[in-house]
Amino acid sequence: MDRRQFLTGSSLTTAAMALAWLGAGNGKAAQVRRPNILFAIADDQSAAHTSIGGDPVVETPNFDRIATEGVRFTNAYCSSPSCTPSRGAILTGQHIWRLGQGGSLWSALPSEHAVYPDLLEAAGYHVGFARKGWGPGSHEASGWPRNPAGDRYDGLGDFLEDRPRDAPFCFWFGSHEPHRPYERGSGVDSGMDPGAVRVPAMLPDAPEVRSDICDYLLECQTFDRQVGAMLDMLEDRGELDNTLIVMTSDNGMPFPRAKANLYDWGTRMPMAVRWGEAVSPGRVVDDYVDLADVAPTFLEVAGLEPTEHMTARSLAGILTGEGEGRIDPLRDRIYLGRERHAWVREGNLGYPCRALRSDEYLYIRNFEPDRWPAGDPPGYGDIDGGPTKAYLLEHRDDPEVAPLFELACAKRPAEELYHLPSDPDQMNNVAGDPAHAEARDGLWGQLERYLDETGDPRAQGGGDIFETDQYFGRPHV
Ligand SMILES: [Ca+2]
Repeated sequence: MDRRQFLTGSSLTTAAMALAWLGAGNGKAAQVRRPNILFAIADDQSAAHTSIGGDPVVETPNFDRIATEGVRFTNAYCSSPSCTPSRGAILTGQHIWRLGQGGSLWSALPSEHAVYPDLLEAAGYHVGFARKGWGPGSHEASGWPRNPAGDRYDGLGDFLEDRPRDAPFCFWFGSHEPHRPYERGSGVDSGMDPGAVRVPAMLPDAPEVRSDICDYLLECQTFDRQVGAMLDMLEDRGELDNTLIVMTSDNGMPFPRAKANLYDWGTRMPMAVRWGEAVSPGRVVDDYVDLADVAPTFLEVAGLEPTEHMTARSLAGILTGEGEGRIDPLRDRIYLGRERHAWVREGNLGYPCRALRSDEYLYIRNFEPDRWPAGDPPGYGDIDGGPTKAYLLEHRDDPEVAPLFELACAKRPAEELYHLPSDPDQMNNVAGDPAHAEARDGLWGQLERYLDETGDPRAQGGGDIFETDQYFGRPHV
């Protein structure tokens, strides 16, 4: 079945399914009409950097509003800590290792994969996006007539002007913030107190770094304001309470050992969801959520079913239920992956790894430990340039900085294991510690089985398919 046949087939069943679902009368969700959907995604914001999440410097009143009027997820993770694969997973509802070259940065997304905007459009939704949709990469190279996130608009305003009468909408707002570069010193100039900044354990605690973090936090605030303007617009139009709003990010902060790494600073995302009266407000949910779960969620609230290829699971039951804390016992872990980030190694090679994260452990398998995780020296180009990277490299021989430089840039063993209750910042690899050997072997067994079950070429001896992914950006080596 080709893409067109698939979409046509799904559109035939869509109306009947939606009507059946809406008429079911079960629970709050069934009592509302098909909701609008607003998906607001930051570019490079880590989970820790919201006010309601406890950061002492950043001010995110709009994220906090969505969380207090809806649900906040404390264990939300991107599928991969890199723009293109993270966004591809969200749109397709699949792990990145199922997306061919869509698993790499600056690539193409094979067009046989259904994406939720197309499925919703076939069901009568008005779909579109503004700013950064799927990408970076070339959607044209694999035959997409438009960005997989939908038709492009300047913003929510002109998107809504273009909306057919009475059609529900699904809009993707992809902010460019807080992606680098930053205006140096802008955070402190705005009034932020660098002395109050929490410096993550993997970064050197230096004035340059504190100032750089302030610059990043200022851009997190910009994203928050952009979302606030859209909330106001929906409220003015009387659409706010019939809109399912998801606010999150695509990968973690652009700092060493964060973005482009499978540690929490690269993968753990802020996530809050508001949906009028369909969602009991003020709940905090600790279930493990993959951002790809939004695809089957959006389909379900629109009365559709996920495609047979989707590995993600709908959150609709959690959203419309009453539970808090840990709700679904099956949501006790998350599976993460990474292939190639930037073109920063000889031969345009990636740094393939997979991980299993639960409450107790983060287990990482590095498939090519002879490669440089942050890119070939001396550039270490998978770390975005800026004052913190410059400080780390310039001070790499200082006794206090040397271990941090090693953690960010040195080669890593094939197995990494972090015991999270004693090491929440994932600084001390205990994979070689006999006290954790049984856990390590058990976790690798679980991870390997899961990868095999979900068709990961890396677990099936076919990982070479990722080594020739196209790169539509500019090489950094
Ligand atoms: Ca990003």
